[in-house]
Formats: sequence, structure tokens, C-alpha cells
Amino acid sequence: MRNTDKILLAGASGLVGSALKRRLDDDGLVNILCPSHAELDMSDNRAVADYFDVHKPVYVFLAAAKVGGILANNTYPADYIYENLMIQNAVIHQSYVHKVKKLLFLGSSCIYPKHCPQPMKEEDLLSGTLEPTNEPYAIAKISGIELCWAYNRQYGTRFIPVMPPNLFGPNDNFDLETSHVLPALLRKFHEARSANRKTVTVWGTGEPRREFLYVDDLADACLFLMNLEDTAVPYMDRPLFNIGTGEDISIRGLAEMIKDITGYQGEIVYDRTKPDGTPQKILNISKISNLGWRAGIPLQQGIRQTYKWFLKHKDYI
Ligand code: GFB
Repeated sequence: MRNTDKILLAGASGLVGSALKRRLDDDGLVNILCPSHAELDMSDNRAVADYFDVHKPVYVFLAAAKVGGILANNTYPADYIYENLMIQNAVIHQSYVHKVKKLLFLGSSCIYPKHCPQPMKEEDLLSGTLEPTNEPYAIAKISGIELCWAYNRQYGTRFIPVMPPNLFGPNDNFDLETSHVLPALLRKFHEARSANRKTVTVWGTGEPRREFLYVDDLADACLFLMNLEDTAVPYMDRPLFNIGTGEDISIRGLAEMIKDITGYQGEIVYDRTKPDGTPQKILNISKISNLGWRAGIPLQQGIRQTYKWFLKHKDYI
């Protein structure tokens, strides 16, 4: 990408989109389109077509999506499949129609089977049944991958699907009902310390293991992939890239770490009426590692940075 190329950041205000924006700004890219939801409903194919007609983006980062934690996915399955299908259908199709040079589609590690051998390789896609709590979301994301592959094969487009693990960082959702575990625990431990509460409740058994990636590392990987030579990406042969750290931690371990970072002194209790979800999710990252990319921000450091952001913004989010 050249500094003046027109880049559409679909989902620019979210966790991933805002990290991409920070990174593109830092790199001196000056022609970035960041339409707000009020300006452009990404799930409206007609509106997306009109937007592409007027603005003519050359590169597209498709980070717009309906995302949420285990409980939100389980409670609103229709919203998760419908909204994601609509957004990706519109943006991927219009990127083809308007001859976008490259598109990067953000998926999620929940596309892999519930009992996938760990760490999960790109080739494990569709090799087993999905985790029921996020099956509708996962099927939408799998459809997005297939859409990228189908357009590449039929129309010669350069669309790259990428699969990150559980992401976290500035601009995350800290709502206790709909968020992912890491921001939820930061908020719970912080509020318990401030209110001198004796216990903090962590959902499930604490046994599941997850891989967490700081969102600025994801942005770095996305630019790395977008800037790869065409010969490095098998566009005609189902390109797919896992992006991660290659390390996981139990929810119990994460809770202890966040307890320590927030300085909370009380007890942790586990609410076993809440679902655990997939027992383990860790990505095999050898494909992207072999191309020369590595994550740079250790988990503890990323959590400290996120906590700092939360403390600064907690009254407005
Ligand atoms: O992050 P999380 O909601 O999503 O939950 P998933 C991860 C684990 O943390 C689960 C436990 O075992 C939760 O039960 N957990 C403990 C908590 N305390 C809490 C809490 O206070 N809040 C939350 N949210 N969890 C999502 C998928 O799965 O991950 C999506 O539903 C997506 O589709 C996303 O793929 C990355 O990792 O289980």
C-alpha cells in the first residue's frame, strides 16, 4: 500500500478498526475512509454500493462485525448470524464489483471445531462440529471465508481471510453482559477493589483455555499480510492465515493475573451455572511465523495497557 492509496476501514470505531486506524496513521497513510455507522450501514448492500461508487476505495479492511462474548453469542444467535452475513456479503461483493485491489476479512478462531486438535491449523476448518454457544456467529464467519475464496477463484480477486484468537485492548466492549472475558474481568476486579467487595465472580469452571492477542499486534499482522507480495499468498488456493501469539492461559490463570494487576485483595468464586464454551482455543501460527511475523506485546503488558485505557475512559463507556 502506498501512503496516498485510498483505504476503507469498515468498522473503524470498534476494537479492531480503531487499532488499524492508529497503525495506519502512525505509518503515514493519509487517505483513510472511516465511515461511522450513521454515515454508512455496512449491512445495507445498496448503501455500500453507493459509498463505493462515490469514494472508490483501493484497499479494504473488513473489521465491521457484530461481536460479543459467550453469553451474548448464546443469547442473540439470530443477530450474530444475520448481521454478520449481511455486512460481509455487502462489503465483499462491492469490493469485487468496484475492483478493490486487496481486501482483508477479519474472522475468529471460533470457526474451528469445538474439539479441534490443539493448536488449531488452518487446514482444520470444517473438520468437525462447532461449539454450540457460538455456532451461528462461526457459520457466518466461515461463510465469509468461503466468499473470499469463491470470488478469488471465480473472479481473480485478492481477498485474504485472517483468523485471530480472543482479542483485547483499547476501545474494547466493557459491558458485563455482552463483553468477552478479559475486559469483563478487568472491570469486575476494578469495581470490586473500589467498592471493597469480598468476592469477584468468574463465569464457568475457570478450566477453559484461551489465547489472547493484544489488538495492536493484530493490526501489525494485518498490515504485514496486506503488504505481502502477491506470490506469497495463494489467492487461488484457499488462502487463510491464523494470527496469534501461540500461547494460551486458563481462565483461572487469567483471573489471577487480572486480580494482581488491578490490586484486588479478595476471593475469586466460580459461577458454574454459566457456560465454559470450547475447552481450549489455541492457534497454530506456523504459517504466518514462517513468513516472518511475530506478536510483540506480552499478555501482562497488554493487560496493563488496557487497564490504563479503561481507567481513563471508564466514566464514558
Ligand atoms: O471471552 P468469552 O466470552 O468467549 O469467554 P469465548 C471465554 C471464557 O471465559 C468462557 C469465561 O469459558 C467464559 O465462561 N468467563 C469467565 C467469562 N468470566 C467471564 C465473564 O465475566 N465474561 C465473559 N464473557 N466470559 C467467544 C465467542 O467465545 O469468543 C465468539 O462466543 C468469539 O464467537 C470470541 O469467537 C472470540 O472465547 O468462549
